Amino acid sequence: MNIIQEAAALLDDAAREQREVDPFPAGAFDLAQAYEIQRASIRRRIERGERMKGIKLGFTSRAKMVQMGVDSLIWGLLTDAMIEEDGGSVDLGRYIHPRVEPEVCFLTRRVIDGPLTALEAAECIEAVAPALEIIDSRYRNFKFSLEGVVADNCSSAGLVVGAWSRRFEGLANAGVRMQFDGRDVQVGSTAAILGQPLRSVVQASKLLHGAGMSLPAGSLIMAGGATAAEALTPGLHVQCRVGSGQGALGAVAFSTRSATQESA
Ligand code: OOG
Ligand code: MG
Repeated sequence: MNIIQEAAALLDDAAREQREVDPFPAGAFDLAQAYEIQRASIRRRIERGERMKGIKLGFTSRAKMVQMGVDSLIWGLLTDAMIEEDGGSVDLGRYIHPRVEPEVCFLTRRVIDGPLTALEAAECIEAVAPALEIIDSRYRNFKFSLEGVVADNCSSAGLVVGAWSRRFEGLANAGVRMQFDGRDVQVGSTAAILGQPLRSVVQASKLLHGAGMSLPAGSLIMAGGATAAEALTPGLHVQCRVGSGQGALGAVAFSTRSATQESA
């Protein structure tokens, strides 16, 4: 077996068995190979019956780069099995050491099969929603290199998407407030996401093009965390509100339970 298939199997098994693994030694693979590992691990999910739902961007904000010590934009692939219900109860037993971060999610209305300008990117979007991403590195202590995190599908694990709207006006600089049990844990602005989250769609189009891939209409694009992430523990109510007043995108929420706890 080669390094690509071996690493993909190791990371995929770790995710399925909720087991953390040691990082790969420095130089084990380069960035291009890391993306090959990512795709090979997603192929394993698809072979088990999961369906592609879209893509996510990572490290589109300074806050995230600083928190994780990685300073390049990265991207990962999302499947239907990662979607948790808005307002639902999330079983933390499915995860290793999950964290949550506030984001916005876009729904595409057209195929994206080439690099887009900002104007074209806006035309490709059907709707936007407040979102929470549950990230869960498969690496011990959530510590990784750029190549390592890319191979690990950019820590993709879960996502919760709120109600869709076409409120794009305030999107460039909307307040973002993430609360645990009604208490602020992270507060920021959508402007932290590449200056304006629609730029994540432009970036996504370029990354897809560079990888020789296209994204069908009806796909999700997670724009990237607006603030640093917070560790999840059982028994929390997590909420993210994006914007306020008339043009607000609204809120998205979930609660957490441990594997043994009955769902409420
Ligand atoms: C990597 C994923 C980064 C984001 O929104 O910036 C990411 C990680 O922090 O583990 O999802
Ligand atoms: Mg994220």
